[in-house]
Amino acid sequence: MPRTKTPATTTPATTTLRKVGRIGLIIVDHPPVNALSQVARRELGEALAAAVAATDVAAIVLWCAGRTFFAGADIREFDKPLVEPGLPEITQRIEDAPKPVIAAIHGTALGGGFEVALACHFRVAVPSAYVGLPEVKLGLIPGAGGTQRLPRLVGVAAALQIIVDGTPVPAAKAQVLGAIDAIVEGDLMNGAIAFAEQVVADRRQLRRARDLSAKVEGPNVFAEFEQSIARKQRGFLAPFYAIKAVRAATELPFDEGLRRERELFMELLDSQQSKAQRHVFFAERAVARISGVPDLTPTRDIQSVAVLGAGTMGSGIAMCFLNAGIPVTLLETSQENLDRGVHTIRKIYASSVAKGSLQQKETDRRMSLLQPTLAYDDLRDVDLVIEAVFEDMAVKKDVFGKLDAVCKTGAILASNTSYLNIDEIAASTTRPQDVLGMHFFSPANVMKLLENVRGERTVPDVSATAMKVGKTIGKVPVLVGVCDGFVGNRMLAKRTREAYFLLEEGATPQQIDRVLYDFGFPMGPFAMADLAGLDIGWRNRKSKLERLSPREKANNLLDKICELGRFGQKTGAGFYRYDDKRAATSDPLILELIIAHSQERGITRRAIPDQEILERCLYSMINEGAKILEEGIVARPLDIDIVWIHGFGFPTYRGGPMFYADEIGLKTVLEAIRKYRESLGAEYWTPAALLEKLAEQGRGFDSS
Ligand code: 3H9
Repeated sequence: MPRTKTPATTTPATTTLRKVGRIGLIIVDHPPVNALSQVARRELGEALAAAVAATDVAAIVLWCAGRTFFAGADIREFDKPLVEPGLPEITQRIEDAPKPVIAAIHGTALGGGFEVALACHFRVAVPSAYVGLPEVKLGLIPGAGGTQRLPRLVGVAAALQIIVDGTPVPAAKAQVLGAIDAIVEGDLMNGAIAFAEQVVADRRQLRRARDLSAKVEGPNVFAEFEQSIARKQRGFLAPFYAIKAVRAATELPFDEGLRRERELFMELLDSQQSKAQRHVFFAERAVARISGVPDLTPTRDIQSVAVLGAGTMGSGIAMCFLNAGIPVTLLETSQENLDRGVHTIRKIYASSVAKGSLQQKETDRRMSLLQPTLAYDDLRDVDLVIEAVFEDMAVKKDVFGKLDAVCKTGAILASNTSYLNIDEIAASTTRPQDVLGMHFFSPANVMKLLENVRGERTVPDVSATAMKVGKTIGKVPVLVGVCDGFVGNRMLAKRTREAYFLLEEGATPQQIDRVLYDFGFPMGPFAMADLAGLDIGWRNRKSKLERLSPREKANNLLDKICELGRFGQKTGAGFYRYDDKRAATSDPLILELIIAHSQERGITRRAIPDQEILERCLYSMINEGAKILEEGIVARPLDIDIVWIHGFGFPTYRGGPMFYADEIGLKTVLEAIRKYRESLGAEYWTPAALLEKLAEQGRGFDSS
């Protein structure tokens, strides 16, 4: 399915103006989220003009029907030419209105929606409402006055926080900051009308944000803020543009500030980053719609869950459900392992309490939902079981046989395996239709990605339930098919292979890590391996040794490093050396080991250009992604993009590997792959048929 062209069910906006006594009530009803599309803007402008012109209207209330106040500009229109009236024009007309205009906010007033509210003279909201300017998450900045009006209302420090971070704030907080005038308990429409009546009765002066001046908290507020986000926002353009725009609110007259905001907005709108981030926005929603599982497929009720195995993975998975208020039975084979798992969970919660991000009362509530056990019998009534035991087919089959014997009819049996065959696991039960993979990523309580693996016999309602459960526990679930390593690890294996080949050909771990870090990954492959634990990759390698190519077998650098007892961060050394704060430094011993290895293998080391490193690491993955598409393991390239963004830190502003490939052009990718086929062999560098076909037709994965 095309990615930024997700079904644009453009429901015509219906905006009406009603009179309630002397209050003009503008009602906007533009489902699903009252996005400010061209029709919505035009109708809003017309209703406003009518209310201003009506001599019997003393004040105007702006109210939205449905689940939310305006959720912002219509993002789908950003790829098309602007049709007047633009949102900046509408906000200006609202602010210019000679009568009080009051925004009545429920749900989420976001982006252009909040900008409309900021242009109103007063704002009231229900307690559950949120307001925010999340444009940075789309690679943009507010473009309808948000960066100029908000600092004038709440001061620079708070405005920077809201605009640059992009996270919406609750109504109560917005009121304390000065962005909301009153909280309305009970019915919002009536409350807003009463507020408007009072404004008229009190002859309150219109409060136009443009007439205020922004409070600047100290001379270093901008520099300090920029420094505070440098690490987290590395590589992103929009947050830094947002700071420039807010600065303009303090240095320029209002109208000039608006012009500056517009310039910066337009520059970002055209940027590759924003295109990528908009793609991610729609892809994150599109992953929920899956082929073979119609939207209305009934799901099974999941009220209780069991997790098998209380190791790092099992404990993390258990926490995901406890956090969502779902009771968890945690099963282990020995009391010692069980105690260790419970202790791990308690420790993680305790550290959140110490940091102030979680209250003790909430920890206690979550822990009360946890039932540790050694008895399979305690799994009799649970609705969903997730197995997270040792990665060994024989062990998994034994576990699933036991689950089959004890679990109630209709329970979903899931495996957290990261590469074993789900169909084979399912075959060890009498109910393969209820079996699937639910592959969490480590640390499971933190990482957003959930690969739900649909087996050959998994029935649609089981897949649909797993997708829904994923959402309930705050993950981004992606439905994939059965293959070795599924989507993420299968592609990662290709990148890892190239990274090790590059080491023996002449690169260093530092160089490879730097190239991928500079591309935008949070860390390079060797730093990541050290963090995950080299023993994990080593065990995986040993289990697959017979299936490796002669060159991969002979590239035994990992064996050599692990044989030294260097398992990465946890042992203080791996590819790097770590101090007690886990800060990495390079280790000459590793370089010596690599050089000796190249000599042993008869490989003459050469200086490898950064570009080659980048191409070999990325194009090997992209080629594998094309094969994954070809084989129907996922339905669309966007599924792969989401796996890589949420599971492996692929930079959001590059849109995921398949989007990135389309951006640079499949022809370029194909030419490079053919070049590497010449120099490195067809065994590793045979282009996927789909890639060849699309590149030759001048198309992208997007159109596949
Ligand atoms: C902006 O405002 C720029 C201005 O500063 C300047 C202009 C000059 N447009 O998320 P959901 C669709 S930039 C178009 O599943 P929820 C969404 O794709 C905008 N479509 O619901 C989905 O469609 P489908 C700044 C939109 O209840 C459906 O609505 N605003 C938009 O989980 C339901 O969405 C934002 O960034 C939109 N603005 O969450 C807010 N918003 O069913 C973006 C949603 O076909 N929106 N859709 O997949 C959100 O954060 C969430 O949608 C919201 C509801 C919290 C509102």
